[in-house]
Amino acid sequence: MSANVYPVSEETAKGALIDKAKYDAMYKQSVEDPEGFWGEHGKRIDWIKPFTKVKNVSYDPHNLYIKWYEDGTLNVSANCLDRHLATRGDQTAIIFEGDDPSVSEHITYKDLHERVSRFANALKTMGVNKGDRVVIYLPMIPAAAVSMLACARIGAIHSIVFGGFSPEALAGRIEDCGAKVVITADEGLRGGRGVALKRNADEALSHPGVKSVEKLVVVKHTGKDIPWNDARDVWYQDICDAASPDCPPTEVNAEDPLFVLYTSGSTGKPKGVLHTSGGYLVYASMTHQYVFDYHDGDVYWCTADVGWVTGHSYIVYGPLANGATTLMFEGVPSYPDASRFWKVCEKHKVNIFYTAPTAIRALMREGAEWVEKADLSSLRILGSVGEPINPEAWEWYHEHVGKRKCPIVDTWWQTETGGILITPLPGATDLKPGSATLPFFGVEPALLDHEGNELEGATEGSLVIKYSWPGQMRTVYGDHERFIQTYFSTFAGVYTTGDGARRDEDGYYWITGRVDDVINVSGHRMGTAEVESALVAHPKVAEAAVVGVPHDIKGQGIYAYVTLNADEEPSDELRGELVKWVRKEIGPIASPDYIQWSPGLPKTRSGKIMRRILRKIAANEYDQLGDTSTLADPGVVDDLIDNRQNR
Ligand code: 6R9
Repeated sequence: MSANVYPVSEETAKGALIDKAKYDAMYKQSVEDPEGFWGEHGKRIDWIKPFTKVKNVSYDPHNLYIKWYEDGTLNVSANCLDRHLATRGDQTAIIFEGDDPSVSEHITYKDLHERVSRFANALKTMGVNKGDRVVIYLPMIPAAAVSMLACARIGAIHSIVFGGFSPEALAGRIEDCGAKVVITADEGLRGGRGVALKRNADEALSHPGVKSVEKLVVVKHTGKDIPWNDARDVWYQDICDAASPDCPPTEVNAEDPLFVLYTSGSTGKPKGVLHTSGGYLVYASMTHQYVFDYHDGDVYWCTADVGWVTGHSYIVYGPLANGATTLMFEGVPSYPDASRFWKVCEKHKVNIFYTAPTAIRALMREGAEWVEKADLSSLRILGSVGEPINPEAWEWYHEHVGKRKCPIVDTWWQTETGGILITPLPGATDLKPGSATLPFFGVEPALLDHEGNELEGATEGSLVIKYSWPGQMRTVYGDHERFIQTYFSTFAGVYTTGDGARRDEDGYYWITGRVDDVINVSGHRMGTAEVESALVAHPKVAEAAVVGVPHDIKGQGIYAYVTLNADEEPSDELRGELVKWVRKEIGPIASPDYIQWSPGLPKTRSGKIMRRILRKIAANEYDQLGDTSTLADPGVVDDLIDNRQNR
């Protein structure tokens, strides 16, 4: 652990929205009087019918519900667009920076409002009604934000599927949520190369389980020739041109769903995390303002993809609800070269920059000279999200990108939490590299031991959150029982995060990583069970066990132990075939880094695979295997050690 402490600088404290005293006072009020606190801050957004009830929550597993502002009504897109028109209609809402560095576009609030209204009307014409599901499978282009807001405008529920996911993964999500319409593009563009989105969508829609889709909307992006199904496919541009630019926002209840976003868990298929409208928007906008010390006129850039929750809350909903200028970047950090991020900061005079540790580590490896190529004097605040940031990467980011004057907010949160829960606030929190520091307003973290006892003081344990906050997920789409099982049954009366954490003598939190079978590859969550089930679906594979392995750039890599069917011979070709297979089943982010042929797997007598042992072997720590006495056949371990791949 790094011992360095970076106190809030005078410069930062001077202009900041929240200083130390204010943080203490607001935090105290937020936990002593949550109703009063959230009642007051609930007014930061526009309500059609103001709420009179603030909070109504029960964590009782037999009767579990989470409701915020439950008698209020609103429209999320009106909060992100219409309410800004009078004061900032001509201000840039979205700066689009293309994959190709010569391509960029400024979209004003007025213009965005019109695009959203037209597309919302077009969706209505296609028969999309309040509560219907729409799957969005798009690259990082303005049409992605337009699609999200158009759904919100008519009360439809969007579900974005990351453009890097395979047709299989897309089909599974479409099927699970029963989408009526899918929105895609002819192609995506990343690092100069096309991504065959329309082709993938066609393949997903031909899947036998996918029966709900009536229309496929296609955005013309690269102009690539694509197959066309006249009965089903429509061009986005055509239907928007034909639609009226006047679309009154649909009134929805605070607890009506806004979106479903699929995320990986430790077991089973990905779950549809459901967020609702009122509480989510209050929480996303409030955290965006305070965590990034956002001031009117700031140019803000979050490098995430809208296919992840970070893109939902901190590219689209939070910033736009606050009337910010938010940058959307289509490309990758390494194209055309390793100075791209910094060139974009210079080009658009970015003030607030929010990215992931995996990107920082990759750029750090390229050398600081790429950073020096750009003028970064506009930067004021830096952010990190997705996984623990190692102190070396933190120090590099602070020194070379932030020039030792920009605070780094290391923000800990999850798809399930809707917004940031543990984080520094720039003007209020002294920083320790590698620590997400302190809770946001209204958030009460606790550390529990295995029996569920709360641990006090400086200690380490399972990270749970004691009470609800407005941005919390409400259910797993179509499976409320799974919601209860996953988050409220391990420990009674609290939200279980699945992460472990350490708390130091200053009360600072240090996230130590997942305590379950979820791995974090380049900030992307993946269930080991998902990769395993993809592998065993291959006709030559009998059994597979997948664990995370430390990886310099990605944080964690994927290490797969594979047992082949009795009549199959291991070979390098087969190894390549399995990697390709997993990419096809899930997507490139799930590619195994190592595949080890394993005639046997270490199992207990009851047949449970002992992953603890597999993790140690993969990490080359086979001298610390711990107790192996419960293994049915301790002999398999020696074979696994002899044939390990990560030497
Ligand atoms: C927002 C997002 C959530 C998991 C989470 C944790 C890890 C995210 C982190 C972090 C340490 C941080 N995580 N931010 N760990 N420090 N600042 O990433 O959501 O994709 O659902 O992942 O990511 O393990 O539980 P999601």
